[in-house]
Amino acid sequence: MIRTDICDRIGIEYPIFQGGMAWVSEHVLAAAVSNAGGLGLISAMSADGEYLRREIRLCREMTDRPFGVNVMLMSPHAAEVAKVILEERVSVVTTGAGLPGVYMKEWVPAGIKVVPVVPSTAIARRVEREGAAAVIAEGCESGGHVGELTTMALVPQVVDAVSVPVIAAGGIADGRGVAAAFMLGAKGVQCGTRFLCAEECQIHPNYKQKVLAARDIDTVVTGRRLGHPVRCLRNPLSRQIGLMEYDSAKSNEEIERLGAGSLRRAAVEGDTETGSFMAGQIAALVKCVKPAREIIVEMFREAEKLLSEGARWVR
Ligand code: TUI
Repeated sequence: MIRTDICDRIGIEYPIFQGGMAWVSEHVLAAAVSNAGGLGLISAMSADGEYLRREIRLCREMTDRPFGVNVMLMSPHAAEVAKVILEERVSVVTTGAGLPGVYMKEWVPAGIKVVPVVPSTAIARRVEREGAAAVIAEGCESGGHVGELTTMALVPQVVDAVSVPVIAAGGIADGRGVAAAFMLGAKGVQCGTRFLCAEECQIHPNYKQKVLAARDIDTVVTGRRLGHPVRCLRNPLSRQIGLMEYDSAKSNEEIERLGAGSLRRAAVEGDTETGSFMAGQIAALVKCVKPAREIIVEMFREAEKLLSEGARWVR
């Protein structure tokens, strides 16, 4: 069985984190992943602190295993959410879409294990200095907010840059991806897109259907002009935003208006026309809906087989 430092540091069985996805990663999915031996994450998304407090408490009713909270640092409620995390004694926090330093000043002394997503070696070093327990090196194959570097390029460079464990994310949805991540020096993986099609994932069936139907070239990055590039599945909304981004007659405010509420319209309403269906480039590898436990067990069984075969691949 594959076990790494991360398992002992966080108290999990398999070195896998479920990505914190806005409007997707709520307590039912997080508890299912934690009960399966991974680390489930509740997304604080752009909601207020009381939403998060309720989600944490509901999750505790469904699992006695460790789970974490993901803080989206662009949220207008980030400071309030950071306080709720302290009050509720959350054991692990992942962060995304920004620099978590100001909040780490309180989280780290309180014994909270902080694991920021980093898009570069400079930011990896910075959060290590600030007390990160580990870092998530997320390549731009991932869904949602993306950096510039790919997983293949970013992970080994972050591994060389810091001494805390590195978790690889972006483009990992099966045992081959897990094995590759370990070969790059990662001590664990984070998967988002694969868990969109976990049985316990509460998103609208249209969202799961779109992931299952996706081909390799069906994701696109929009929002570069606005300064927050986001990868999602192609649909009428992504096409419209894409066209507007190249139209200098359109203002950024007009584009932002189209995007407002689009994650909710995808995940809750299943609106295939005006929703934003965030997903990674690996969506095409997701071929069925199954329980989180099966996803994790099969992924690690395959990775272990590949890693133990080792050099015999090369003839
Ligand atoms: O955060 C994510 N993925 C996300 S957040 C999100 S919600 C959203 N909705 C609309 C527009 C924008 C966001 C959807 N998906 N992944 C983790 C991640 N963090 N990827 C890249 C980064 C990142 C980027 C820059 C982390 C730190 C960072 O620091 C530099 C800086 O300038 O802030």
